[in-house]
Amino acid sequence: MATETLNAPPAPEASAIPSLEELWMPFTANRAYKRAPRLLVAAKDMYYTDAAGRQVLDGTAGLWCVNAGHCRDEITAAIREQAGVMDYAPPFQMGHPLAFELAQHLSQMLPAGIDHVFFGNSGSEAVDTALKIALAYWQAKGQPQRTRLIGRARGYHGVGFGGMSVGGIATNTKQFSAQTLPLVDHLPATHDLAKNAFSRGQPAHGAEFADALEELVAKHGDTIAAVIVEPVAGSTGVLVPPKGYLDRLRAICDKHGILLIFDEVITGFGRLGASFAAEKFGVTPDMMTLAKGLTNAAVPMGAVCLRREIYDAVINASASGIEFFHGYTYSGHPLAAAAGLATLEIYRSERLFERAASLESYWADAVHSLRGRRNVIDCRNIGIVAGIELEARPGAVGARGFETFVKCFELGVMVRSTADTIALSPPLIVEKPQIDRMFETVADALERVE
Ligand code: PXG
Repeated sequence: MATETLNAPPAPEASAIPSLEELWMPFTANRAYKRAPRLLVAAKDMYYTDAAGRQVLDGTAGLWCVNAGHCRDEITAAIREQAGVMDYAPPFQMGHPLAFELAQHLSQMLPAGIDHVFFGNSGSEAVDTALKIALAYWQAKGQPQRTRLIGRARGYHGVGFGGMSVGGIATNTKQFSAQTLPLVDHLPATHDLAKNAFSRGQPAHGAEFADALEELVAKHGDTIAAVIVEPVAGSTGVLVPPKGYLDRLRAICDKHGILLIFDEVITGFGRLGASFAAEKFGVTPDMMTLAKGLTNAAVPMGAVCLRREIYDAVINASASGIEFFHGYTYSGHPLAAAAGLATLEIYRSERLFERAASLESYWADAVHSLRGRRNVIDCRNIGIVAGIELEARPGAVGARGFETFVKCFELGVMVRSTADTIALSPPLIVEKPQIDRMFETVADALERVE
């Protein structure tokens, strides 16, 4: 830990802190934040530096995304070099080598059968792209009646209209006058605290939650285009799939010819101790959405990865000309592609996914050491992810979780709170003493928060 502290850049002068008024901050309690801001000014490896010059141990890899640790020299150098060679190239009817190269490198890491890649700039764009590919695929296959999209309660798939619609979080739609996509249904969430509290890894009960898909098929017949789920739900509190659940979902999709999409924006790139959740759980979807760890978050980038058969069907459906009327100005942006290539090389050469797997049991012990602490009603773990669920304060859902997050930050560790669940997901370079410190700090914070 000492070396990181020595390497930390100096904090800026107090006068360098700008006015906080003009910026409308995303998913933030703007008024409360601006009264008591938490400003980060630098980062290296496992640590942030805040505006007061304090070192803050990063227990969340930023926002589940900096899997190789912060400001990695190889990634910084790749971005810097590319910025000087070619800042931008249009992706429509033009190309540049790095985007192709990244797609090729990525496809070599993907589960067998998934080998084509479409780039965007975020998880939200990846999700909306995947949903549109599903619709275009069924048109191409001569089954245009397949238009219905199935998500899951407590799912988070970003904030585009598609992702918001298949997502299962009421607070994310109610402010927008229920303007969600019309042909959408949801499976039930898999979280079953009564049966599965304090499960180590995958819970034993709940594979049958997948059977709700059979009921939707009975209701809607052959009009379902695709099902999208997070293999492990992240944003809504680290919900680990029950044993057999994903296999059963896959089987039901196969039986009825429905496309299965895994949203691996969080679970991809080693987070679970495997390249992807698909590999970890031994279940291969038809499409995967990726973002976050794809570039170690150094430049925004998202991707949809899909089976060749889907690509071929859409491409060959038109005699000539543009085959898919979708794309972004910054699809496969040169700086993002450069960052992505450097990132994948770090994952490979440092064997970071294996490293995560080798830490999983130590991590699980640390997570479950919080059992019995004040207000803790569940501890969940998988790979290098933890969810510590606290009992909600009567009439103030989320308050205890948020205060615990703030307290941890004051104590020098960044965690994440989502309602009353504390989530941890550090960079995969984390050392065991840093894991100890994270959970000691959460324990300490729990003692101090009412
Ligand atoms: N899918 C999943 C599974 C995600 O976790 C997105 C899509 C959207 O990605 P973009 O890049 O558009 O934000 C996400 C994003 C949290 C939290 O508190 C998680 C995310 C975003 C914001 C907060 O856990 N994940």
